[in-house]
Amino acid sequence: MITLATFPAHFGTRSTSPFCIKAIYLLNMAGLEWKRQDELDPRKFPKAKLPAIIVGSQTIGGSDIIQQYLEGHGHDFDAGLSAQEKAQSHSFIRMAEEHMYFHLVLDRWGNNAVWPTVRDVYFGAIPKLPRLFITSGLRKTLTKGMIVQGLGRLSEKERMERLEPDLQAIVAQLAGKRFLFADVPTAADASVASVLATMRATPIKTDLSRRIANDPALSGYIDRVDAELG
Ligand SMILES: N[C@@H](CCC(=O)N[C@@H](CS)C(=O)NCC(=O)O)C(=O)O
Repeated sequence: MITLATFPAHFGTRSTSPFCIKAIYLLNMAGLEWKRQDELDPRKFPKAKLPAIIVGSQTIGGSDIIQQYLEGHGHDFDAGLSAQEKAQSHSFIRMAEEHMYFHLVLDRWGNNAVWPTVRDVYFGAIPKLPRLFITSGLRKTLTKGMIVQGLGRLSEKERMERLEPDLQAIVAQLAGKRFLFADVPTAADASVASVLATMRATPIKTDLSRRIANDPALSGYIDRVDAELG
């Protein structure tokens, strides 16, 4: 039996982390039996991040590495895709995980209106005073990282303008299909829909959460993927 170490579910998604939701989707797509183990502190896992799967004595961390592990055990997440479609799928995954994801981080950790809710829900298990101390350090580290990355230097309006072509690319790719590459989900859906789902679920309404929630193509897609793979 595989154990999936994941950040907990909050705000109506299966985890606060899109990478953890992606891992849930991949495990379900592979049709494997697994159980979940909610974790708040990722430090003892590979790269000090979640998700990770525990299989016997092995701990495999990172949704991409988990995917490779499952592929190594015979599951093809992109069955039927041409070499060109696989290349496009790879680009969509990178767009979601290495660009769109950081918009989510800033919307939750960098937004003063959202932060108190995120802090008290994510870290509610820590008593109030140490929570304020610990989370303010975490927040500083994360927002500093976003300034180095670059997106942290943009205003909310500038960020939305930068993200818009990504969202339009997803809608264009979905045209006429239930999922990104076919009428059945593939690896790209596990990745892209998880990022969109967490963007939509931010509990205090922001330009980003509203943009996704008010787009019937994106919102319908998030719900379709979750109904199929959740
Ligand atoms: N490339 C990794 C990224 C995983 C990741 O960034 N996880 C975040 C949560 S969304 C994390 O564990 N962050 C903890 C930290 O940075 O301290 C994957 O595909 O799983």
